[in-house]
Amino acid sequence: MRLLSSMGSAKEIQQYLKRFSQLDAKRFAVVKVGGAVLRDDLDALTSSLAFLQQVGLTPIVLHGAGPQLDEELAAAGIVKQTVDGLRVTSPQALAIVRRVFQAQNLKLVEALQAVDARATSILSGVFEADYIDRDRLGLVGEVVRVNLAPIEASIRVSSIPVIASLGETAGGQILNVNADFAANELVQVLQPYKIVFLTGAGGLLDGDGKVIDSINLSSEYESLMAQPWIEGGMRLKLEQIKRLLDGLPPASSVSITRPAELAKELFTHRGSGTLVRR
Ligand code: X2W
Repeated sequence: MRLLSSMGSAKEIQQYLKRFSQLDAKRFAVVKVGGAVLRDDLDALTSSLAFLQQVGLTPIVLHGAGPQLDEELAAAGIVKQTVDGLRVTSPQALAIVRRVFQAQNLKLVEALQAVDARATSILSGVFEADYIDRDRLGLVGEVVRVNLAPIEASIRVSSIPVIASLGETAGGQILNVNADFAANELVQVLQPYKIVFLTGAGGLLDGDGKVIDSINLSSEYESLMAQPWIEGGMRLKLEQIKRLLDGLPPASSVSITRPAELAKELFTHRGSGTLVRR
C-alpha cells in the first residue's frame, strides 16, 4: 500500500475509515474529474480510486472532457466559441461531443478495470436537462432533475459509478452540460460527506502559482475575486464553489486537489490541495 505510507498515521486513517463506513454508502464522496486529468494523470487517478474501493468505500465519479473536445472539434474544422465559459454546441458538434464523452468514459472505466477495480459506465439517465439559451448556445443544457437510480444500482454492488456530464431533455434530446455544473447539481441532491474536484493544478493557485491551502469564503471571497491574478478559469470555479456551498449545510467544504493526493485529502486532518469552506 504505497499510497498509505505517503499519507498520515495508521491511527488517523483508521479513524476516518470508521467514520466513513458508518455513512450512507451513496453519500460518501462525489469526485469531479476534469478532462485534463483523464489526459495527463490517468494512472494516479485509477490507483487512487481503486484504493478507495479496496478499503470498502465507493466514490461517485463525474467527469468532463474539455481538452479532448477542443481537440476533436478542431480536427473536424469546428471553430471553438464559448459564451460565459460554456461551449456553443451545434448539431454537428454534438455528434462529436457524444462520441468524445463516450470514449473518455470508457477509457476511465477500462483503466479502473485493468487495476481490478469495479466500475460502471453511466452515459445517460442521470441528468434531465433543459436548454439554457437555445439561440445563443445551441444544444447546451442545465440540469433540471437528477435521477439517482443508476448511481444507486452501481453503489449497491460496490461498483464505482463513472458518469459523463451529458444531459437529456424530457423529449429525449441529448444536451452538452458543463461538468462542473453537473457536479454541482449532483452534490445538491446527494449532499455527500466529501466533495472533491480533481484538477491538473492540484488546487486553486495564488498570484505566484502556489496552491492556496484553504479559503474561507465568508471572509475571503470578495477580496479574492478582486485580485488581479485571479484568472478566468479560477474565477469561474470559485464562483461555482461559492454557489455550491451556499446550497449545502454550513459545515460543508469542497476540496480541490490532484489525483495522487486524493486518499491523503480524504483520510488525513491536514489534507492536501485547497480546502474551501463557507
Ligand atoms: C463542456 C463539457 C466538458 C467539460 C464542454 O463542452 O467543454 C459545456 O461547456 P471539463 O474537462 O470538466 O472542463 N460543456 C457546455 O466540462 O469538461
